[in-house]
Order: sequence, then C-alpha cells, then structure tokens
Amino acid sequence: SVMLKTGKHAIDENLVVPFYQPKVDLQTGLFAGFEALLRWRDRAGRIRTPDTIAACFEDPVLAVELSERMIDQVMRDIGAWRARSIAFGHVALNASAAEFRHDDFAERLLGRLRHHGLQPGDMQVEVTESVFLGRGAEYVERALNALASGGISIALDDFGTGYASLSHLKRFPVDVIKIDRSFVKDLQRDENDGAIVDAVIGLGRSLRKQVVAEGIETRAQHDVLAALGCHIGQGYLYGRPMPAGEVPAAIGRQS
Ligand code: G
Ligand code: G
Ligand code: NA
Ligand code: MN
Repeated sequence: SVMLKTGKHAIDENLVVPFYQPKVDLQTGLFAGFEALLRWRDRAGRIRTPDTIAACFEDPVLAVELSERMIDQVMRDIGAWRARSIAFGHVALNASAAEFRHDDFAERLLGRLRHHGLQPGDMQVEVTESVFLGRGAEYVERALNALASGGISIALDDFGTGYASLSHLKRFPVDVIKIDRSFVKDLQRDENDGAIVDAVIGLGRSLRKQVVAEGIETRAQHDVLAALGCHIGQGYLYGRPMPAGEVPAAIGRQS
C-alpha cells in the first residue's frame, strides 16, 4: 500500500524526527518530563504526523524498524540534554502492540539504554490496553515485568477507552495512568466526564499510581484537574510537541 511505502521511505532515509511534548506537575506548574511523539520528514521536507504512516505501526516488520529509529533518536536527544545538564525529567515513549509483541522488546530497549549510557529513570514506556489483546497475558506480563525490573516505568495510555482496564492495573506493573483526552475535552460541560475523571484520580490514589490527564487545552480544565488532585497534565495549554532543539529553551523559560 501507499502508506507502507511511505513509511518505508521514512525508515530507509532515516527521516524519523521525534517531537517532545511537556508533561506538567499540576501542583508546581513545572515540567515533570516529556512525551516523545513520532514525526517524520517527507520528500518535500515537511514534518508529518504518524497518521500518515499509521499502518506501519501494525506491520510487524516496519513497526520494529520505525521504533528502532525512534528509540535511537530519542536516546541521542536525551544524551545531548544530559551532556548539557538539561533537567528534562523523563521521556515517555509510545510502544504499539505490534512492536511490543516482539519477544525481545524489553531487552532491546534496556540494551539501547545502556548503549547510550542513560539511566532507566530517563525513560518511561506508554502502552495502550491493546497490548493485552492477542497474545497471552503471560507474555505481556513477562515483557512488562522485564521493563519494570530494568527500572523503566510503565504508563497505561488512553485509559478508559480500552477494555477490562481494572484487572490490568492489578496484575501488571503499571506506574502511571493516563486519562484519555476524550474525558478532559468536555470537563466543564459534562458532569459524567467530571465524575469519571474524579473516579480515576481516586483509583490512582488508592493504587498508588501517578495520574496524568491528557489533552488539556484551557485554564479552566487545568483548574478542575488540579483541584481534583490530578498529578500531571499534558496538552496544548502547556505546550505543543516541539523538536528536540527547542526543549532546553522551553525548560529554561518555565523557571
Ligand atoms: O503525535 P500525534 O498526536 O499525532 O500522535 C498520533 C498517534 O500516534 C498517537 O496515538 C500516538 O500515541 C501515536 N504515536 C506517536 N508517536 C509514536 C511512536 O513513537 N510510536 C508509536 N507506536 N506510536 C506513536
Ligand atoms: O495516543 P496518545 O495519547 O499518545 O496521543 C497523543 C496525541 O495527542 C498526539 O498526537 C498529540 O499531538 C495529541 N495532543 C497532545 N496534546 C493535545 C491537546 O491538548 N489537544 C489535542 N486535541 N491533542 C493533543
Ligand atoms: Na501516548
Ligand atoms: Mn494517550
């Protein structure tokens, strides 16, 4: 298909460009870390978003090649920030079900981390509940436990939109719950969204997991989430995904 060809082009030409979106501590207002979001440069030099190569994330071969390019570039960026003592906190990396299904995902990531001389605390891995579908739960458990025992924290992304989330929180070493932005969008108008967000924050508190709210675009959304005790916020209100080169200045500006 055209999409797979396009994705192959991005991989072959090494055109994967991670962008970084800040994650903000809702109590202090300071950056707690960043989420790495894949971007790629097309033949005309334009920066494109993953929806233009989404099918590649489902192709077992291309997904791994894309993720390897992404992981190495992210680790080079982190290495450069570390060398300049830039306090970036951590970088959260998205892992698709296809790449996660490879037997050696955790070992590969930990190996790249050592290769680049980074600390496990520099990184977090975000998975959606789709990783729990398909292959056996024992397999997912093994992979997540390997990441966790290597010191890499794990976030459950798009929480509330998947299936059977509560048993996953109990069984797997999940450190962070990311409330899907569909629940944040109408927080002002929709009482049900408020109740759901409140319940998830309470769940996080009881289970001792950090709660991140995604898609915060307005000060009013921020105020509600901060008042409810949500730990971390992410969204256009605090910053759009930016190239690595803009991260040090963005960190400098906030203090
Ligand atoms: O950055 P944007 O909002 O356009 O991202 C669109 C989707 O692509 C999101 O679901 C996001 O999780 C996913 N995505 C972004 N970067 C990566 C990546 O490096 N790996 C994987 N597997 N998914 C990514
Ligand atoms: O699936 P995941 O949660 O990883 O997707 C993150 C996506 O959400 C990225 O494509 C990112 O660009 C997008 N995003 C980040 N902040 C906001 C926001 O405030 N509003 C909207 N609509 N999208 C956002
Ligand atoms: Na994500
Ligand atoms: Mn998400």
